[in-house]
Amino acid sequence: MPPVTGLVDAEPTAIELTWSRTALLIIDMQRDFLEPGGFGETLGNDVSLLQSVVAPCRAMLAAARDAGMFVIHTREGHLPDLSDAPPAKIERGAPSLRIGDPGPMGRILVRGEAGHDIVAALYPAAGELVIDKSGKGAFYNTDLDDVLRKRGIENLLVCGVTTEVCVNTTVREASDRGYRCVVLADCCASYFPEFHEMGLKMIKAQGGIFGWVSTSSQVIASLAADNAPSRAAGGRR
Ligand code: TIU
Repeated sequence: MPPVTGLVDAEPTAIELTWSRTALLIIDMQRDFLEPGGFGETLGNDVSLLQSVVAPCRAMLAAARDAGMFVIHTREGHLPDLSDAPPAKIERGAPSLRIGDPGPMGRILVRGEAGHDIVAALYPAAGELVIDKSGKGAFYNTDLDDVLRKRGIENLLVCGVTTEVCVNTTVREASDRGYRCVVLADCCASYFPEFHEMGLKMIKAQGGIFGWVSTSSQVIASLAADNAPSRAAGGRR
């Protein structure tokens, strides 16, 4: 078991995290965004740009599992009848296939289809929470906030795609709801590298207006470090 707390090197400042009050939130690491033939590609994006985050996310996920940390995976997608997909979302842009159309990995961005599933390397383990969401933010129309509060979670380590869309939307709302968010830069990516950079800057600017930015290796190092009072001395909160 890791120490009670850990000091994580981050920007704009280091942050002390109580591990038992910290969850790993992995956003939308789905085939629809990362693999050819899915929603991301239908929007005209080069999905290979997201591949670099799989290995760091896998390392962070393994460390979180080893530490007994609460892990949450989210998936963006819609009911098969598209009753939760606003026309304004379906109509937008000029994609090669629209939400709900049949594609090589099943219907685009529809729950239960192959493309909607999480990539094999990051597949949820038994006991890990999977939140299905119809919006970009993980709190919109989900019970995520309720689950986190019941578990006493105050801090979120945030990974996933894409940095400026679902990660930023979720972090902004998490901040308003009172969670401390530490976004792991190497575990997030965008189809637009400059948006990734700016998305992270927007979070950590102004003294951390929405949260902190760190890396998987900084968190893993902190989890491994014996930098906290022993459980025998203080007990774990
Ligand atoms: N298009 C894009 O950059 N992202 C999304 O549509 N969803 C998420 O970010 N998950």
